[in-house]
Amino acid sequence: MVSSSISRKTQASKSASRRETGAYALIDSLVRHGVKHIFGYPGGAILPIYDELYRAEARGDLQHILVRHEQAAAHAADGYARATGQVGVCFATSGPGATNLVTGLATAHLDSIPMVAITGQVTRAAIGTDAFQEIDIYGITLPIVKHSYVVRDAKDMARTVAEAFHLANTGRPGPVLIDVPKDVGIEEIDYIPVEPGSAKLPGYRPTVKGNPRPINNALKLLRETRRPLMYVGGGAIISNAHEEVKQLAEHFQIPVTTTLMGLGSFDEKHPLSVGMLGMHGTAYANFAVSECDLLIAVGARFDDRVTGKLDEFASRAKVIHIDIDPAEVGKNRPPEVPIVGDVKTILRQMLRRIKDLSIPQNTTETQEWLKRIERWRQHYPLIVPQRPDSMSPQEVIVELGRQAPNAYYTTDVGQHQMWAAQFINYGPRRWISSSGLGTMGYGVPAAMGVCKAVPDAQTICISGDASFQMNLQELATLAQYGIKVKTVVINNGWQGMVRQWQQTFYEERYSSSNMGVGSPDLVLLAKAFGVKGMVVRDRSDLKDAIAEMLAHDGPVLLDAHVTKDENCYPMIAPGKANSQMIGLPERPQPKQEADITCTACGAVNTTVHNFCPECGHKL
Ligand SMILES: Cc1ncc(C[n+]2csc(CCOP(=O)(O)OP(=O)(O)O)c2C)c(N)n1
Ligand SMILES: [Mg+2]
Repeated sequence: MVSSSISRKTQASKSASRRETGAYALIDSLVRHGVKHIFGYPGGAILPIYDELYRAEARGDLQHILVRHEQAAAHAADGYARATGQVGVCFATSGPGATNLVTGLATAHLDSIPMVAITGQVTRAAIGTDAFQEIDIYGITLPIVKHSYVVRDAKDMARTVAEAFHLANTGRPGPVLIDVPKDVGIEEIDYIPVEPGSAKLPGYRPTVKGNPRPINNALKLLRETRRPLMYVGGGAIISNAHEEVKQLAEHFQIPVTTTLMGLGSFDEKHPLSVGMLGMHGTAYANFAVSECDLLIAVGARFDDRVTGKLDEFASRAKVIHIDIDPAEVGKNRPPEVPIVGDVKTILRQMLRRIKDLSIPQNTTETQEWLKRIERWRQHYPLIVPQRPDSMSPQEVIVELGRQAPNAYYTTDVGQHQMWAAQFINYGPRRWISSSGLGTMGYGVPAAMGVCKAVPDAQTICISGDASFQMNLQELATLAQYGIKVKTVVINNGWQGMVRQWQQTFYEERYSSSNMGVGSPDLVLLAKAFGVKGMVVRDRSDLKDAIAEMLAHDGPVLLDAHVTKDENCYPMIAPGKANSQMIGLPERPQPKQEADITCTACGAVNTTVHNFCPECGHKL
């Protein structure tokens, strides 16, 4: 990961120690760790570091992107990391600058994103005196970082950076905070660089390889199963395991469902794909999880938005749980076979064992099961509404996916996020969305980070009218640096997801969820920032509008006016079982588990559904 663009000056300092400041040590260490872009915002306590940054930029070692709000710096670093798998870096000053990073750190923490955040701090002597812009950011962020440091001596700077990068991007990744008192940045030391990968942390040794015994046990279960389901989460994306997931699924003919974080780990056009599961997952994925006899959880954490009522989640299944974080294994659901380690490594071990033992390819045992899932798919497909008087949000998203199938997509949070998850088939690392924290305002700055990381790719942010307004100031950053993010605002005039919950669970009392009054004219707004603004209201103009947006060589804001009261279905109400979805085309009422004879095909089923799992007939 060492940058090839390390300048001569930096190279020269490689071995010889010489007098340098703490700020120099910091910037030099970042360059040595391959950092090309830093997203940040200056202020008093971090000025010594920005002064050194100025010199590094002048040398062409890296580029600083001046965001308009520190929250955006954190999200941009996060997007950068998700698109590349490399550590994203952001800077903020002490006090309000640092607290503005908090939401971004929490977002990265919940989704296990490698990030290093560097904050300025008041001078060492002033710490604890309530000095101007003093805040204990180390303390504030303790529960939302993987690790954190206050650098108390400039001599520790290079080692601290090396450790922070190592911690952020090994084991289960996560954000690491480095708080730097102002005078540590100015302090001169005999600087000895620390090379990447040389951090010594004897107490930190994440397990990478899986234990052979549970791997054998897992293979035994895989040979016996008739109704298996692979449930693949963000861990598979992080460890770049999409190829191994595919090989294992194909070998045993296992259908594959992904979580919101796992989107992109398995091609949804593959015949074994059942799409996303969980609260707004496909009906067939949620039925499959309710009926499977073996659940292979791969880098997933049994999140409540996935499991619904935990007792009833995959209640007929044995569980194999593969995860790098031992704390996740058994946290929500005790597995029959726990395997701790890196997902890709473990899947490779399993595939090797299959070869060594000549375990034959399964072509028959799961066929009945796959046919059942296919019938559910036919019965309960995802639906794109075509209203006579308005364009539906789903239509806009489908058209985007059609015209830009290989783009990197970021989203904000709400209905548009769920529709984006449902209707576009993403490649690995092409789906970038705040999943665990559900952070509105994430989409545009994250897209900025993606665009800097992969400048030759198309980057599209699918936003909502409410979410977009949470970080719209970043249009200025896009304009300043010519960052070619295409933002599509799915404009329904509401906090649509809140409106849907109020309609469904609060007897249509729409408390503070309408965004109609006070919303800006987005085309004018874009213009004010020097960004191309477009609006589309009619289905007949949609195709051309998206084509024009994609063809524009610069940032674009497309305001897509859609049906105001569309609801996102299927939906599992909170606390309900996955099989009890609402909003299905036939709106089935779930039955109690019991033996039921189907009047159409005669099959005797033990089913929680109100249709025959064999032939799909209504029971
Ligand atoms: C920072 C933040 N505040 C509040 C929420 C709660 N919330 C979740 S979705 C949503 C509405 C989002 O509206 P919009 O961006 O217009 O998307 P839509 O649902 O209409 O597609 C709200 C308020 C949140 N997730 N994040
Ligand atoms: Mg909205």
